[in-house]
Amino acid sequence: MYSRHFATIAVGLLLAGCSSSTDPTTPGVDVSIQTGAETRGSSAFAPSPFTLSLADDGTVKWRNGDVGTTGGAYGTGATAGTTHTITSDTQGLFDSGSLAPGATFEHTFTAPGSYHYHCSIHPTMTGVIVVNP
Ligand SMILES: [Cu+2]
Repeated sequence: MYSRHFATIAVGLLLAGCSSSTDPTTPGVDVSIQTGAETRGSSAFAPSPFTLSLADDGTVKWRNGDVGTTGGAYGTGATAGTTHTITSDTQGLFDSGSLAPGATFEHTFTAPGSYHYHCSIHPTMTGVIVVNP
């Protein structure tokens, strides 16, 4: 009887561990904004630098993966997601505007180069896209 009760608790803990992730992999996403991104500086966007080629259509798709967590079995330790932006350091080149947790943004590059960008809400968040011919 005791051991059966223990087994139930163990299974419950395993399930709680598995359900803590609310950041499913999204097909086609190239760069993800990381959990707690506003404190991560140049690691806020990953991968960064992200390299692609114009021959392979030149489109980058970002996802705001800073979606928070559901916490433990009763929501203990749950955290909210955070809105960010994908904003080119070169004004006007590209800007996602406010990107809610889980939302995606795409930009198609048309010329080779290194493109630096940041989050306009948390300017210490920085990333780089390297576009090859
Ligand atoms: Cu941000």
